[in-house]
Amino acid sequence: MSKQWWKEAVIYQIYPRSFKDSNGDGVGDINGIISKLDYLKELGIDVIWLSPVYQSPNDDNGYDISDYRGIMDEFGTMADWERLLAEMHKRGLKLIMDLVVNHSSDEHAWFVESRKSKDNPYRDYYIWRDGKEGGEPNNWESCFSGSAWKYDESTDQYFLHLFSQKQPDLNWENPKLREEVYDMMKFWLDKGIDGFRMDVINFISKVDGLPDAELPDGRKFAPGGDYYMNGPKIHDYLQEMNEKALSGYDVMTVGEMPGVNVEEAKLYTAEDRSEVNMVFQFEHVDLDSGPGGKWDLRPMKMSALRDSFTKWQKGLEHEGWNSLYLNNHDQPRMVSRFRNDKEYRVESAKMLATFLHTLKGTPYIYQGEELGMTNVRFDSIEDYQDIETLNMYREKVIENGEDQDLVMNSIYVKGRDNARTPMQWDDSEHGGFTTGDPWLKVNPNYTEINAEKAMEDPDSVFHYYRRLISLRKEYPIMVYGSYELLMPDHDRIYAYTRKYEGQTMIVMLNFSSENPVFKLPSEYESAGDLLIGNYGVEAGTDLREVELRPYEARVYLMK
Ligand code: TEU
Ligand code: CA
Repeated sequence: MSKQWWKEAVIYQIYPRSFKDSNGDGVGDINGIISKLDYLKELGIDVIWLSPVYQSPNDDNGYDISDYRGIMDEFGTMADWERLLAEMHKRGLKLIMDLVVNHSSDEHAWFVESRKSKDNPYRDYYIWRDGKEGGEPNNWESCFSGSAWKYDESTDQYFLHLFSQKQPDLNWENPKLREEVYDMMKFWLDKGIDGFRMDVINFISKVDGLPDAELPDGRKFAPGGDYYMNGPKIHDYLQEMNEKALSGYDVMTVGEMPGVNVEEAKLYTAEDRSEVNMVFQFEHVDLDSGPGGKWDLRPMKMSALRDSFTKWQKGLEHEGWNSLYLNNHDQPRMVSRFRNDKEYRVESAKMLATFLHTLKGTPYIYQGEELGMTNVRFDSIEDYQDIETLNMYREKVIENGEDQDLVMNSIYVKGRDNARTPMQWDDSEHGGFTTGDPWLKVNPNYTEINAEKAMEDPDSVFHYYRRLISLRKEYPIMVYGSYELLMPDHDRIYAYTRKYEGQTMIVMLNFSSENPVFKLPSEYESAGDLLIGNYGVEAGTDLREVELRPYEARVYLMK
């Protein structure tokens, strides 16, 4: 397995709208990010993944792009962005940009042209079809509720939108469209960026003929998913993208890929195939969803999480590469979702961090995770902003009369705004995010949970992350070591070894508020050096039997 800078890196995701507002308009911006680069440098991260900052009417907060080469006015100017890149590179930080090319905004010049007439030169940049039997061309559903098709009167045809009606899907079958995308990628690569995070990139190739989807029981995805996820030409497109845009630049790529399994992930990430360096897979963030999809809540057992991670760790052991995440701008806050955000919030946040940073793969930190930020509960649907949440609420409560309390509860557990409340910088009004009115309310717990407080407290989640990140730099075993599960049947302890060049590391994680006992297999010596842990531990502890405290995590390098 080759050594690469992007395997050794720790990546920090910024959702710019919610990170730091510099001019009091309530919206985070590029100058705000620049003002916090020293904070990120202190945390020790290497790379920033910046969610979209391009021109956008913000139907989906920047994931609907109207100009791929322009910066959103609310976020600043191209000069601001260039200064951001320069300030980052000056500090040794790399920048990866979001690439959103499954769809554009309906306000993009291509779509404005495309919808004008059937013979417009841009018509085939998008996916237009005649209706069928007086209705939509097929039964596919949008990931944001309702049909995936929208009728356009001027030409009496429908266009496909897998996301919102303002996010028409681009037609990758059209070589002209593909060339436009590659040119646009080179525009940013030539400015000196260090890579791309590719939005739903495994959706770009749709099955020929766009047939009606069968609706099997047990489905997790919107009907149609099997007809566009990992579609027939996806590998050709990614290889072409490498040949025509990425090759010749020392950059990293991560493909966001809902519905990808281990076997497909190997194809996407095998080094000799030149597609992407790593993928974001979704298996572990679907474990608490029922057949009805993400809003159909299910409890998640630690053993299911462990089975899933173990499958991916082993599956990509020799081929490909994992990315490691427990939350991002689309997912609930990890401490709330995966463990205890109440009396053991700090212990839980550190334990989960220990988990992610001691697995094989590249860890991603989502803004605020390093503070142990939590989910939020707003009383009124009026306080929510996310289009996925609002569309679902409208469909279920307003159109279908479903129980409002149940729907609100599913929003509290799964809604994307949980992750999008503004970053909590200090205990001043609005958590120091803005001097104006924030576009989305700040989580009221900002007086307790904020960066200023965390930086002053040597035992904070923030300083724990700092130590974890620096350990990863010191011990290549944390990056490259092989993974082996210990105590595979225990229902509270998740433990594993990592092995590399004659060294062994043992990771013990207690996923419960009880005091279970870790037992070391007899082939190991009973002594090791504690590299990190979230409780005080006496030196020289005998490791044959270790009683773990609530949500305790320990990492030992064995003698
Ligand atoms: O997300 C893709 C995706 O799969 C999401 O729709 C996900 O299933 C959902 O958010 C879970 O709640 C990407 C972006 O990360 C997301 O922010 C965008 O809204 C979406 O693509 C469309 O660009
Ligand atoms: Ca602003």
